[in-house]
Amino acid sequence: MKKQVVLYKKLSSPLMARLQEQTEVTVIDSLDAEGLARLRDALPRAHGLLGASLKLDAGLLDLAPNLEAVASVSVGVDNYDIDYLTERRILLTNTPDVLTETTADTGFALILATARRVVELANLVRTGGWQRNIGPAHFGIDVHGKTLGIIGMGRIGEALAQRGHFGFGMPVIYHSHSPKPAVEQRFDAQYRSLNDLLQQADFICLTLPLTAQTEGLIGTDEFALMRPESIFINISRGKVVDETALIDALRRGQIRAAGLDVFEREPLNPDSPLLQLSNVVATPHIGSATHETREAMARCALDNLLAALAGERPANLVNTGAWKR
Ligand code: 8YV
Repeated sequence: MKKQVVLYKKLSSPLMARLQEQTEVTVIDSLDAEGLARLRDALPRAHGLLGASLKLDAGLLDLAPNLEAVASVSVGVDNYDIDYLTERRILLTNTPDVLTETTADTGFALILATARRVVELANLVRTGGWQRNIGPAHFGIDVHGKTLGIIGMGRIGEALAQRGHFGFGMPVIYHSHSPKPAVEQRFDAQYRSLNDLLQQADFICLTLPLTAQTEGLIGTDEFALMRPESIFINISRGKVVDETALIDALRRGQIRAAGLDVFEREPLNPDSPLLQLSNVVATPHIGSATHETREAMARCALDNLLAALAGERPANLVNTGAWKR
């Protein structure tokens, strides 16, 4: 008897063929009200879930008494009640590594776009505003040689440090829950307290996961420590930042600009004050959003799920406490 899987994120044809070969698949092709109703109807039969961008809480998962594994197409796992899943011995897997380089590229895209005002000035050209040689009113600031501050030195933070150190000759300072001697050796990076980093960095980049400890970590007091010429970059999760405090800091000139790929609520409301500010570059959570990387993530999630449903320990098991074989 094939295991039952509920799929709520589109797979490429080759991956879909693999999944359908080994399991009975119910496809939820959208997460609107109708899609969510179909998902709820399918959960009682489900042994496995595969998808992303959906908060899977106890209210939903109580509907799935036969659930064995949840394979997230993401590295972030803040959409999941990990204690609940572990208590029920439901294996939760994610997709680290395969998205590290692409997400770090997105971080540098925001650093460069924000420092050199690329979006603002590209729009100037597009709207016929380029009538004479560009002068100081449209100048940006240099990236090379400036101090790169990284908050959260995991895989993505390391990849950012690599780009800054080797690619742009940037001194790297970082804050993490513990010092990382290997990172310090590879990138000549220096550990700083959070407050010291905020006061010293020219570019302040958030690469933290969203947890109970990091939610709201960067608020009014933290923005007040930053220098007026500093630029704030967030490629982690929106809720690590007090967005109201960020808007206030930008309006008051406490920071020069912000490059944001994530927001407290997504999609970002078109009426958000952030979008009224010319010194904000906002992208729609594209951290890992390349064809190659999203296919690699989906393949990784599928491998994790099929292993779990076959009774094998998946390669990327998040809640290791659920593995009591
Ligand atoms: C995805 C991400 O955009 O991996 C993550 O945690 O935020 C991104 O890679 C998102 O999870 C949807 O797949």
